[in-house]
Amino acid sequence: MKFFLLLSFIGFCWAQYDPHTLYGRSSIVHLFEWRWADIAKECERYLAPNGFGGVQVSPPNENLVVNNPSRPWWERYQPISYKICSRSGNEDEFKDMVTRCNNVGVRIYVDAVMNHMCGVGAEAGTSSTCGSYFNPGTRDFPAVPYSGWDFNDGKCTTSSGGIESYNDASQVRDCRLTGLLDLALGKDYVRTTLANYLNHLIDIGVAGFRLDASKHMWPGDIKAILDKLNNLNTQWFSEGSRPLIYQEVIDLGGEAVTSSEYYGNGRVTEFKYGAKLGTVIRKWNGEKMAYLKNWGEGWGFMPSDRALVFVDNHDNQRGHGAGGSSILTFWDARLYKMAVGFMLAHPYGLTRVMSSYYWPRYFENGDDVNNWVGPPNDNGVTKEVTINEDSTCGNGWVCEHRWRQIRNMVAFRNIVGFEPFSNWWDNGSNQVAFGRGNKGFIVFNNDDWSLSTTLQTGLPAGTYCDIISGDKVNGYCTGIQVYVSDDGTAQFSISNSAEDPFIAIHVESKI
Ligand code: QV4
Ligand code: CA
Repeated sequence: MKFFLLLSFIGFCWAQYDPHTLYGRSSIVHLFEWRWADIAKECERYLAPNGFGGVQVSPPNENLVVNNPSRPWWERYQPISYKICSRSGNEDEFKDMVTRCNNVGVRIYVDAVMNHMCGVGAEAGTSSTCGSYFNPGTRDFPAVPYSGWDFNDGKCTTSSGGIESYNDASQVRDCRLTGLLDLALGKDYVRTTLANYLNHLIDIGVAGFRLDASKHMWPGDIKAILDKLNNLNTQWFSEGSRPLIYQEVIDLGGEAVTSSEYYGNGRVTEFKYGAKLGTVIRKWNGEKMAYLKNWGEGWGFMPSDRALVFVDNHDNQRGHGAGGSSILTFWDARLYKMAVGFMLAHPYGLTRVMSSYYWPRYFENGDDVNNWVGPPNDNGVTKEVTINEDSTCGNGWVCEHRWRQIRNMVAFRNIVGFEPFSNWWDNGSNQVAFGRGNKGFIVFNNDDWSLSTTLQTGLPAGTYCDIISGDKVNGYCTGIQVYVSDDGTAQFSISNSAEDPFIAIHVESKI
C-alpha cells in the first residue's frame, strides 16, 4: 500500500509539470495562427509519424477584430469572450482537432489569455470574431459576462492606470499591460469564470495551458484558478492527470517579479535560454560555444524540471517581448538550425519548437515596421496550410518543424530519452561535441575554419547516418556516414562552409 501511496505522491508532485505526451515523444511545436482544421490534418499526416509530443495553439477564444492595422496577429491577445470562436475556427472544428490529435497521441496545449480583456482604447461595438458586443469604456463584456466590478481599476495605484514601473510588483500585476483592461483575478467570480473556460477546454480533451502574461497575475490568484481545474479527460489521459501548466514570465533579471515566484503553479518560460543561445551562436560579446559545457542551471537558468525552453517565440521572433536582436529565427536559417539542434540534443528543459508564417519584414531605424502583420489570409480569412511535393509548406507558412534538420532532431531527443549529458569535447572556441549516454552524439563547427578530429561518441560500433545532412532510408544514408569503431571513437570532418556545419547520429540512424 505504501508503495502505491508513494507513486501517487510522486505523480502528484509531477502533476502540473508533466506534458502528458505519449512515451517516447518529448517536444511541443507552436503552430502559430494555424487553423484548427489544418492542425488536425498535421497531427495525423506529420506530427504523430515524426514523434512530436504536442501542439501549442493560438488563443481559441473570441477576440477583438482590429482593422487598423489590418488584422494584426496580436488581436488574438485581446479577449472579448470565452466563446471558442476565432480566425482559427469554431468550437466544432476545435473539438474535431483535439479529438483527432489525441487519437494519434499528439497533445493540444491552449494559449490561455486570463490576465486581461481588450485594450482600454478599443471602440465599443461588435467588432469581434464572434460578433459579441463589448464596451471597454464601461468595462461591459456581456458575452462573458464581465462588468466594471471585474476589473482592477480600483486596485491599480498608478495615475495612468497602466504599468509605469517594472520595479513595483503590485503595479505589474494590478495595472494595465499596454492598455489592456486588467481583470480582477482576486475576485472569486472572475476566478470561477476563468476556471469554467479552462475546464470547458479540459473536458474537450486538451492536455494543458500556456498562461499568457503570467508576470501580470499574482501567483496566488493563478493558484486559486488552477485549484478549480478538473483532471484531464480520461478518454485519453489516466485517472487523476492534472493539466500541464507553463506560465509566460519574461524574467531576464533585474525586475521586481521573478520566475521563481511561479514554480509552485507549474513550469515557467525560460527566456534567458533563447537570448543567451542566440548570443553564443552569433558569437557576440565574446561568447563561444565552448562555454556551453555547463549549459542549463550552470548559466543561471531555472531548474530544468520547471523550465519550458525555446530558441524563439511568436513575440521575440518579431521584436515583441524579450530577447532583443540576439534572438535567432527562421530568417537566420543556418544559425537557427544549429541553435534548435543544440536545444533538442541537450537534456535541459521541456522543449518547444516554433512554427511561423512569413511576413514582409521591413526595417526603418532598426524597427520592423511590419511586425504586426497577421497570418497569411484572403481578406482576413486565414489561409489553409498547403503541403508541397517536397513536404515543405506553401501559402506563406514557414513550417520550420518540417525542415529535415529540425524534424530529425525532434526524433533525436525522443530516442536519447533520459540518457545523461556525456562525452563533452570542445576546441576552446566554437567547435564542440557531446553525447547522450550510449544513444546519441552531436558535433558542431561554428568556427571560421574546418573541424577534423576523432571523438569518443559513447555509441556502439557501426555505421551511422548523419541525420542533419540526410536521412536513413531503406537501410541507406542519403547524407554523410559516420563510422564508430569498437572503442566508440569516430572521425569527424566538418567544413566551416558546410550548408549545415553540424552532424548528429543516434542508435536508430545506425545501418
Ligand atoms: C496601445 C498603446 C497603449 C494604450 C492602448 C490603449 O500602446 O499605451 O494604452 O493602445 O488601448 C497591442 C498594441 C499596443 C496597444 C495594445 C492595446 O501593440 O500598441 O496599446 O494592443 O490596444 C501582444 C503584443 C502587444 C499587443 C497585445 C494586445 O505583443 O503589442 O498590444 O498583444 O493585442 C511584456 C509582458 C508579456 C507579453 C510581452 C509582449 O510581460 O507577457 O510584453 N507577452 C504576452 C504575449 C504577447 C501579448 C501579450 C502578452 C498581451 O506573448 O503576444 O502582447 O496578451 O513583456
Ligand atoms: Ca493583471
